[in-house]
Amino acid sequence: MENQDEVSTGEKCRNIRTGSSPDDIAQAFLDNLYYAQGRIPVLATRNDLYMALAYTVRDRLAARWVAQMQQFRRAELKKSIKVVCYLSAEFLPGPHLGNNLLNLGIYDETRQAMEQLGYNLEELIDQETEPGLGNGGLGRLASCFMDSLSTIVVPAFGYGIRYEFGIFDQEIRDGWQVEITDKWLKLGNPWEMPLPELCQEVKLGGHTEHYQDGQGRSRVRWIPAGVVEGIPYDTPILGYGGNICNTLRLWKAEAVESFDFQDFNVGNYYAAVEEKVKSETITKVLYPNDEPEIGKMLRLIQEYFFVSCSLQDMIRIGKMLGNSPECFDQRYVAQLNDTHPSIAVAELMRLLVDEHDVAWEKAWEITQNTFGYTNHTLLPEALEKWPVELFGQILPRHLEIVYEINRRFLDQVRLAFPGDEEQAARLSLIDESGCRYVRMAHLACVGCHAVNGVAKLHSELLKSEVLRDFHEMFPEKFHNVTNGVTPRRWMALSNPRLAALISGVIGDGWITQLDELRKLEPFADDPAFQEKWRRVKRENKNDLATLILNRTGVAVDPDSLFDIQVKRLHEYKRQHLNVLHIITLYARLKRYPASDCVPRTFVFGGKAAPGYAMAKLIIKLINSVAGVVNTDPDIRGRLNVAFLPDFNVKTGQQVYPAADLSEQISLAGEEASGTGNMKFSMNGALTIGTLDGANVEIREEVGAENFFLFGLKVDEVEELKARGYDPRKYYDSNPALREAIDLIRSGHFSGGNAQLFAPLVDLLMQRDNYMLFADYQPYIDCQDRVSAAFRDQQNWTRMSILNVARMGKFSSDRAVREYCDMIWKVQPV
Ligand code: CR6
Repeated sequence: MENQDEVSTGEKCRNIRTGSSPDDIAQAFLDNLYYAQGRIPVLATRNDLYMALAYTVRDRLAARWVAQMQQFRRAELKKSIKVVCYLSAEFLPGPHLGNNLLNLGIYDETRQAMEQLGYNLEELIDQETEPGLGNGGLGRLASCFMDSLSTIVVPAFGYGIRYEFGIFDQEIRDGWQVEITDKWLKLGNPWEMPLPELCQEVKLGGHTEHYQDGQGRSRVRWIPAGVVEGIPYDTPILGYGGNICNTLRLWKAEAVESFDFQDFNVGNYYAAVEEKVKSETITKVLYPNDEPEIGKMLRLIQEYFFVSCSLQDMIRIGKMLGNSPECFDQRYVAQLNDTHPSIAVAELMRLLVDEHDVAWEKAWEITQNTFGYTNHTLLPEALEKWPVELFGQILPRHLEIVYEINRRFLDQVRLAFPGDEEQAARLSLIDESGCRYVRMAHLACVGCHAVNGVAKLHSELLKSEVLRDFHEMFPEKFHNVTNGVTPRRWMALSNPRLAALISGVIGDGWITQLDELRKLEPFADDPAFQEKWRRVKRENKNDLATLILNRTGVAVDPDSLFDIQVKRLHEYKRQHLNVLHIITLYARLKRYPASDCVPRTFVFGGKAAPGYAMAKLIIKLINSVAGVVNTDPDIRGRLNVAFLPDFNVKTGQQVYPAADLSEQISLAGEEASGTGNMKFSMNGALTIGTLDGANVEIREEVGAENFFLFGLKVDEVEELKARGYDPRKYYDSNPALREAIDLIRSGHFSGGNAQLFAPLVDLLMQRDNYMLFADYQPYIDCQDRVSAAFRDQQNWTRMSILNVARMGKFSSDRAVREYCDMIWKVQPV
């Protein structure tokens, strides 16, 4: 009966909704333009056309999506699968249209269909506003993992927040960053489906009541001060080749009752609507801070809101399929993407103990079995902690649960380390050293069965530093899973020229088995292949040059070395070290105008957190230096600098394929992993970098001879700090460094205004927290080696090919498989 239904529904809808010939697609497109958008071609705007095409593609996903849910249901009913739930406050999926065309395998057919109708597919793809629901690497990683989960066929849900406004759009005015609200939903979002019937209620505030139940057991009731509703919005995440289609489920907050009828009846219309406004504020906007903790009440509410909705949803699905909450951990594993969702530990305990009557010990076993925790930072200031008082105001019951978890945990600690009260204080979930805080990373370490870092070095540093005491207590919990990125979006989609060249010689198996890129190695010395390789890079650089011209007005030479640093602005990432190199080259050329220098184009991109003054000043510095360098007749044709505004997934897709040199120059021990480093290298850029994060492993893979290494190592950084680091010594003893700093300080790049960059220069001279001065000369020397290497185009090309050939490890498919084996204990289907 069920099967017959599926067949007949399928039959009726076929052709127009599922056909993949250019004719089918063209027909379906016109149909959607008419019935979904209410337009005919002569009346349609570009957005109408985009929407019609998006619906056409979504229709083609629907069959797989529905089939997937059916399959889940059947497998679930047989209790034969475990579903992975990836809990993340951020997802950065990037534009969906192109990626779905690629994964469905109908890119060319769709291009032809659009051509038949007189439209340009790339223009329609470009019309899409990307969902900027994340800050940077962490959110993008979550989306790469969703792509991989679907591609390697692991049933999964991504759970997160449907922010009405994502990461701000960045404009550059007079060299300064200006933030503009990201209205990504303004023109409609054809990829999401609201499911209001699956809403969940989330309690907030109030107090608890302790009472005895009928059987004389002590129980707790949470009497909240208010309740909000979470509405799920589902977006299909199709795997490459259309294997399976998982779901990204994002929650939007709404008021339970839009009107308070009491108020309404007495005519107080505004008071009646107030509740609605307050509730909806929860998912209004993404906090634009990458790394540092912010400690805002609304942020804690956001975190709790999406976690509570997601866990309740998981229990609901289980119940629907006849599973009792007691087998929660047999049906699900849930990964906490950083500490943002770590309140899940207390929330699952609450749901099991208070609402489903599970005994504490059993609930604790389920909770630990369910969760894994991924740490993404070594910056101590970025570890989330909440003032106990604020925490208790919003989550009174959770505070009690945290105390109880802590009480039991500290008993365990005291057994393991008798008499060591300092150890107990360091491990405690509550920081009592001053004003009291709940330490979220501690809650995660205690409540999860696995803890992992995101690159080998980072995982080692977690064990020896940030989480040393936890490692001592639970060594078996600690793992490493080095990050990865999806080769679908970051190669096949964004670099079609390179993809075609590669597939032409080794086939297209690499798209799902990235290790197959090794088959390129024999071509590394082949002059004809090298020539084609260079041509691809050259065309990509042409495209980027056009983009730079359109966005910034700076004309750059595609024959010059494209030296690129794109990532969030942060002092530890040291964009200003890159600037010191530019100034050094500039000063050299001014002093010796006839000197021979490899022409370079420096490209920067990245957003600064709106409240991070120093990062914003670095943006201003980049643009000020650009203003001088780009207009100096002595420098013309030799150096160009461009700051590409509003760096995001979409611009990233245009940037990585065009790079010759990838700047990965954080101070060793600061960058947990980095993932941009992988994207560049996969697209044939060579890396100049420190031994930090995943750079270490990239260098291991591509070979030391194909990587430009410089700078202090982690132990040298520590040693230097211990000895007492004095940046002035470097300034005093290095004339080139002194000249670069003095040029900034004198107002040379700021129209004579010597005050403008004083805060930056003073900080470097006095503290230089990220040791730019110590790494300055090694960096300059290494850059000189880069220039020399670039002159030998044959060898450069060889190195570029070898970089790509050896990037297999950095596929997110590999990373996700490691999570499956080591942490989730699930088998790809
Ligand atoms: N800012 C790390 O800094 C890492 C990503 C993803 C970061 C970065 O090195 O590649 O996570 N950390 O693991 C956080 O967001 C806390 C990041 O993106």
